[in-house]
Amino acid sequence: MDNVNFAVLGCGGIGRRTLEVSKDMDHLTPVAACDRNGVAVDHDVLESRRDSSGSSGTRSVSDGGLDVDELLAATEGNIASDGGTTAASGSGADSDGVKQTGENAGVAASVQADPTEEPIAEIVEASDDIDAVLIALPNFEHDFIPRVADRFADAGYEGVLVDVLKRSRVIDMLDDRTDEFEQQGITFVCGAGATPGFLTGAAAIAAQSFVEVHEVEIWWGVGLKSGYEDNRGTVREDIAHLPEYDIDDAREMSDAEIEAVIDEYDGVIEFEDMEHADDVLLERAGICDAEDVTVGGILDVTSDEKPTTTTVRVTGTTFDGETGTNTFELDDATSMAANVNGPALGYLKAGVRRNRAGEYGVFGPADLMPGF
Ligand code: IKT
Repeated sequence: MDNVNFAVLGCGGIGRRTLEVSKDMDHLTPVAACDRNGVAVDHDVLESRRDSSGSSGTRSVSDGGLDVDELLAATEGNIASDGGTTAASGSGADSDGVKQTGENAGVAASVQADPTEEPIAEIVEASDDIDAVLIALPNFEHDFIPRVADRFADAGYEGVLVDVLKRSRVIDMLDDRTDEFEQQGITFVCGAGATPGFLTGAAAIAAQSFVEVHEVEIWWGVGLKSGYEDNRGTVREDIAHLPEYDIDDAREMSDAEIEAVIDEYDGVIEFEDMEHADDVLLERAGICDAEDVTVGGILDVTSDEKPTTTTVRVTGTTFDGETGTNTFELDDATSMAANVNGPALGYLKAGVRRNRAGEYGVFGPADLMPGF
């Protein structure tokens, strides 16, 4: 595969870990990243690509890209070896060329970044030369990710958009944009994290034994003691699935209120019947009815061990009349970071292959697996 330039919108846990995983994957060059206060764009790589595609009419192979180690160190707040705590301002660096980090300085603390009030607009502006954009932003308003996609479409972007959204109801909002994406040349891969995402794809594979699927049960286990800070956004979204809360509550709650909820459960929360888009994504791929899919799991913020093994169980009937259950398990040694970000980049590459083949519109993780 030719090189893939990609951008990451959002540098919370998912955005940062995706950049980190990309260092170990072939053909991926991160060229832009942002959070709410800062944006880093490698204009050199983008310009060299523009020059090369102008002369040959094909995508160029580009080297370089963002210095991921520096960006990660900056966003994790430990780049200032002198322990400086001055918030980054302007594009300034200190006398050693190392920016001072302030509390929550985020991407703006990187020497590659500039502070901005319009981070998404700046990536949209550079997007002519970006093959794929991973939207790693929290989705506390259901139409937020669809509206981000609109901004790229309105700007004439032709490429791949990938999100790691969770909620079933967002898929319809994206499907409503299919015509626009098709006309525009956008390949949108939705729900490309773990669940939905990796585990939806696993269910699609497990379903291949059957001519009729009766039930898909997705059950996840996540241990987030040391990873809690990095994954506050995910935990907040999970709280919204508890019966006494909803997405608006979860958005409005302070960090202390979220922690008080976690404390009520002694740090171990079990979720049942989560509104996760695995259901509609399996239905739109023709695998089973959405109502036959359940998603639940256990989050333990008191330990890094998984509290339960992540499992996908697909029950169905084979062509020769047998009823069986195919089970797919993630090893307990694999982390949530590995199981969200590896697949997100894998689906991103699958989206780029489609896009380069002229296939546009909205694709779910199960659509990128064997057909049913
Ligand atoms: C997600 O980010 O896809 C959803 C989260 C669950 C991740 C499951 C990972 C399983 C594993 O690593 O074994 C959660 C619902 N926020």
